[in-house]
Order: sequence, then C-alpha cells, then structure tokens
Amino acid sequence: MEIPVIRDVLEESNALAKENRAAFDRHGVFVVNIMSSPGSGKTTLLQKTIPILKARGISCAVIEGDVSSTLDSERLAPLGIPVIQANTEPFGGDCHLGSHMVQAALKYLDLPSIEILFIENIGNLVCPAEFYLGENRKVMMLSLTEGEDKPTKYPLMFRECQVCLLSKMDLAPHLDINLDLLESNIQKVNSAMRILPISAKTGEGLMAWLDWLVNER
Ligand SMILES: Nc1nc2c(ncn2[C@@H]2O[C@H](COP(=O)(O)OP(=O)(O)OP(=O)(O)O)[C@@H](O)[C@H]2O)c(=O)[nH]1
Ligand SMILES: [Mg+2]
Repeated sequence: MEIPVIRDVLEESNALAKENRAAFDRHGVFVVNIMSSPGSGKTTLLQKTIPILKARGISCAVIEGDVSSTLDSERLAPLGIPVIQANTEPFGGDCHLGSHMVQAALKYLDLPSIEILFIENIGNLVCPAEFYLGENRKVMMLSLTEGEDKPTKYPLMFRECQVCLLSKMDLAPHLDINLDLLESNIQKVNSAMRILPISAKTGEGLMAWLDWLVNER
C-alpha cells in the first residue's frame, strides 16, 4: 500500500498566497506585511503613517492580525479606512497570520479602491517570518528595548524582511543599547537589509519610512 506523504507542508499555504498576490496585482494594490515581537510599535506606526498617506491622496487599508481581541482595529478605525480584524483564537490560536486568513479578509475589502494594504501580523519574532501571504514587501520592526542580540537569536525574520524599522528611538538615551553592535548584528544576518531608525513618538525617521513606502510602490 502506498502511503501519501505531504512533502511540502507549505505547498497549500503558498498556493493560496499566490492567489492573494494575483488578486493584489490585478487591482494594483501594494501590500506590506509588517512583523515584529509583541509591542514593538506596529499599530502605533500605522496610526502615524496612514494619515500622512491619506493626506497625500493614497488610499490605505489594514488587515489587523491578533490572536484575540479587536483592540488594534479599534485604534485604527478612527482613521476612516477599511480595517479588517483577523483573529486566530477561534482556529487554535496560531501565532502568525496564514494566507487563508488573508484570503478570507479579502472578501471584506474593495481592492480596486485600495492603493496600499498593510497587514499587521501577529506579534511574534519567529513564526510570521515563515509564511508568505502574497505580500509585495516584508517589513520588520525591532524596538530598542529588545536588545542587540535579536538578529543573531532570531535570524529568519531578519533574513526574510527587506527593511528593519528600529523603533522607539526616543528611548535610546534611557537604555544601554549599543546601536552600532545592533546594526552590525543585523548586517551579519542580512547584509542587504535597509535599517530605518524611527520614533512614532517624536516623528524621527517617519519621512524616511514614508519615502521608502512610496518609492517601493
Ligand atoms: N516611547 C515610545 N513608545 C512607543 C513608540 N511606539 C509605540 N510605543 C508604545 O509601545 C507600546 C506598544 O505599541 P503598539 O503599537 O501597540 O505595538 P504593537 O507592535 O502593535 O503590539 P502588538 O500588536 O501587541 O504586537 C504602546 O504603549 C505604545 O505607546 C515609540 O516610538 N516610542
Ligand atoms: Mg498592534
């Protein structure tokens, strides 16, 4: 008797991601998957970024990933853009968004009217890096409070992403973080990675981040 073996556990996931990507491409939607540990500042950055994009006439939407709750979506709702909350708790509490969840969220979005779709992935520095969702770019955030050793200890996230936003720069004077060491640790893992220091609190680096977004689109 021949026993079927699923050789690529990601096969099905990637097939759905490709369908997502085809839908994004068909409608000219630029999709950015933002990933980080819990609390690095993803939602806060979106709260600062989206109003500026809106003021420039660029329409945005967000798929908000969390294990549980609609708290982050509630923070983004006042921006007046489409926000879809994707919770994994009812399906076992996955620590990352899957391409099937993005596909489910697309049913609630009018893609032709969206220019940039942000996917805020579930806060986790490991699992989200493993899954392609159909996005155009993967961006990660590392807050200064997390330490210089994270690129060495959690390399996949740093390898997979094109940009590392170093967040909470305003806290630098209060921390013992060695920024040169952190940057060199990032470069050892991914020498092509673009490092953008930002502070959502003071606005430092926000323009460089917006320039990157607009240019990449
Ligand atoms: N000092 C400082 N605090 C910040 C900054 N950005 C975010 N925070 C704070 O960090 C905390 C977490 O921010 P969030 O934006 O909720 O982080 P998140 O990555 O979306 O968190 P999860 O969705 O739970 O993974 C909040 O208390 C923010 O006010 C910053 O630039 N400087
Ligand atoms: Mg958040």
